[in-house]
Amino acid sequence: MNATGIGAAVRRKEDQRFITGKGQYTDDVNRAGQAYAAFVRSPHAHAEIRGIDTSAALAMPGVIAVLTGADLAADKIGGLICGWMIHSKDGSPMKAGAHPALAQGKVRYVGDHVAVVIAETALQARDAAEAVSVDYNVLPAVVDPAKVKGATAVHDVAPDNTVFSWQLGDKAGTDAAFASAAHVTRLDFINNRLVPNAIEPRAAVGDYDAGTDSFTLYTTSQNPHVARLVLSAFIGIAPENKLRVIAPDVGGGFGSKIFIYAEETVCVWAAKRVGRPVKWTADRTEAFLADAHGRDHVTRAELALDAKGKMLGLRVHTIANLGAYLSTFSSSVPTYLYAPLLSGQYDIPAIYAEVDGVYTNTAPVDAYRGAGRPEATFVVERLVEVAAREIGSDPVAFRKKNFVSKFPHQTPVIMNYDVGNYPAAMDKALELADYKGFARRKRESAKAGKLRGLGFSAYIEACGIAPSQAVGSLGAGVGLWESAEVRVNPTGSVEVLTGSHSHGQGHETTFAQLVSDRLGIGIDQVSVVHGDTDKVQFGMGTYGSRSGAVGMSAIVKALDKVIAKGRKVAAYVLEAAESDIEFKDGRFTVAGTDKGLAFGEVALQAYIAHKFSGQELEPGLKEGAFYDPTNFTFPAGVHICELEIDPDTGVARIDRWTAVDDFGTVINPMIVEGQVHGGIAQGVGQALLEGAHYDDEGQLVTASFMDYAMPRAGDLPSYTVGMTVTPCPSNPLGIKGCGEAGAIAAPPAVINAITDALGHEHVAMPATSQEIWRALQRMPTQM
Ligand code: MCN
Repeated sequence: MNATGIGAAVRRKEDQRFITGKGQYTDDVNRAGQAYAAFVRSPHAHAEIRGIDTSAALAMPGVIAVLTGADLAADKIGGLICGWMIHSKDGSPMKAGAHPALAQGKVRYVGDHVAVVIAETALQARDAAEAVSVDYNVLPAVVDPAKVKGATAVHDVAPDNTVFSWQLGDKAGTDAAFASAAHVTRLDFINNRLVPNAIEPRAAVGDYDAGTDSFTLYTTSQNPHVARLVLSAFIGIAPENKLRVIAPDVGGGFGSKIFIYAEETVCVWAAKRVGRPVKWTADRTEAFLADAHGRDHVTRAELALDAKGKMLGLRVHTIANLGAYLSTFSSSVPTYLYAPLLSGQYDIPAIYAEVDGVYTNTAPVDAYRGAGRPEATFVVERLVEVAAREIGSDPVAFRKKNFVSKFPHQTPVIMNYDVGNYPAAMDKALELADYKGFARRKRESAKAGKLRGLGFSAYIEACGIAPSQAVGSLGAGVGLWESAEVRVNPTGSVEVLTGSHSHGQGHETTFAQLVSDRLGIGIDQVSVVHGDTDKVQFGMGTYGSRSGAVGMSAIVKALDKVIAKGRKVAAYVLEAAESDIEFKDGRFTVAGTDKGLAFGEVALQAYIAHKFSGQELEPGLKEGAFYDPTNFTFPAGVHICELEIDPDTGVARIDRWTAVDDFGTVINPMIVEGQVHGGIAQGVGQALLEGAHYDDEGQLVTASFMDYAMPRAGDLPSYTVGMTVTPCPSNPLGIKGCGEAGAIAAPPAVINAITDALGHEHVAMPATSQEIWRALQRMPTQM
């Protein structure tokens, strides 16, 4: 194996600058003459704006401008749009209310954008924002997604607050399966609302160059080209390349930085209005209030079994809280990214899902690590666990009896699982978890007065988002391919320009490993360039664990072209037939001889243009490619959580965590393990600690780290991570995504472990010590 190639646990190249404080984040960007923006945000969840008095703010020191929705309208700037059209089961299109970047006439959640103050300093802007006086007529608010019908409409366009009533699957066939069932398991639960909380809050610097009538936006984006496309359309910048979007180092996104938000839009627009660069950096409270939140489902789910414990059908009704406005991808999350995964790892002949997407007076809800797939996995894995107990089956045996065993496997909900080996992952996980020793450990815990439980999660997800073909058949329109360009310098060093965006995933390392592997050059000879629309051709960005399967596959295509051209150059220089040139271990050689050239030598020859005069060969060595996958990739695995509960306090302590995942070919095992570790931490956070909570008036009462508990090192065990490998057949590397797996797998593993410890008493997420203690009080005997 090449020491820095595919499969090597190479240390992350980018970490040198991150851990020495040399990263360049958006807030590190300072433009000459820059001014600062502060947003006036609604203190009410729902109110009419009767008037805005900006005079006091305008008179304050350093204030340059105070702009409102009326100014946006005067400049003919329309609303932010949700990019994914969903049709209700009656065929009607979703009801999308207007989403102006600064409120026009009404505010719809606490934190909604009412006006922006631009001032010489950030503190002057902030002070003046407090002096903007807004006359509100407060309206009743609705926050509970299950109670939206009959509540005051959030948008006139949706009088019953229902954006869509969508369905997937065969209703009649599923009803028939339930009618013939020997046993039906039913569950009602809430998938709790989360706040993403990346370390780096969102930030933007908008700049306008009057000389060229062009704009630059530095921003915390996971997908700068999509941001350029959408923002240029909103703001009326044409052609779109007059807007350059640069997403420099980004300190985590977890999905929350793929959306087009009001703040970035305003910074670009305001830069031209005031003739100065405009900078805004969110503080943590703003992040809590106005970053798109995740999850927030209310679900009833049912599983039908025959007398032998084989699954016959699954029926799900979910109410998905979409918040006060439709964020950029919000409609696709509880629909396309959720219901098609409801088959889990199981062979279920009939599935039917209905999803009502609803408005409430809360922050918009959109994709958050896993986006739809954690919600689907929670439905399936909780149902499976409870069903196994109800029919008196061992949860492992019950799962194995119902696992998909033949591939490819067409589920009743669109997905075509290409490859996998679910029993192998289960067996490996059982061994690594010392399942056989669990009974002994449980007895030991009981002696010490503790309750020990063990919970499984056999998850599957669809990532590598998104093959045009599959997306087209879902009716979603746009396929999400990826682009790459490989520029070989005359010395043989290589720059890879990718449409993917790294904001913690280590692409500068893994993408360089791929190049090192294919070209046989050192990893230090490879630089990865991303995140700048003026440098990189159009690309789709990073989300849906797609950068490996889709982004790297585009690089493979471009590398293949580079090698093909290198072969021509080598043939010319070595005076051999092109068909006789072989490329291996970084050398082009004439087959059967010791005549050859190193990759770097061929690169140099490619730039000595005069040599090719009169030949068909063009000078230079640079190739590009676009890659559109033919299918999703289907990472799958088994996570086992073992925990101990103190019955006196309700505190759950995770003792062991075993994860066995199948990510196909692994490029860098250390980075993959890191991704799994981080994902599990987020999933454990959702299961045990995190929950965004609005009171009845629509105030976010968990708007700081004092009230919203993030997982810390002490909440997490040392993980045992193993792998199985079934290479993905639909991309040239055989790779499947790993970036979301932990967050998808973890919540049901934790809750299944808690209910196992509690003798199957229901607990809701987050299963805080209070929630568990209450469950203990409901139980007839505690031990
Ligand atoms: N990889 C590998 N072998 C595989 C699969 C992946 O070596 N078989 C490597 C890839 O080359 C890449 C990393 O693992 O360096 C993650 O790859 P992939 O699974 O393709 O995911 P993406 O790079 O597309 O990242 C997106 C994914 C998502 S959707 C969220 S949300 C998330 C996540 O990654 N957000 C993150 N991980 C994150 N990690 C950090 N630190 N910060 C975030 O915001």
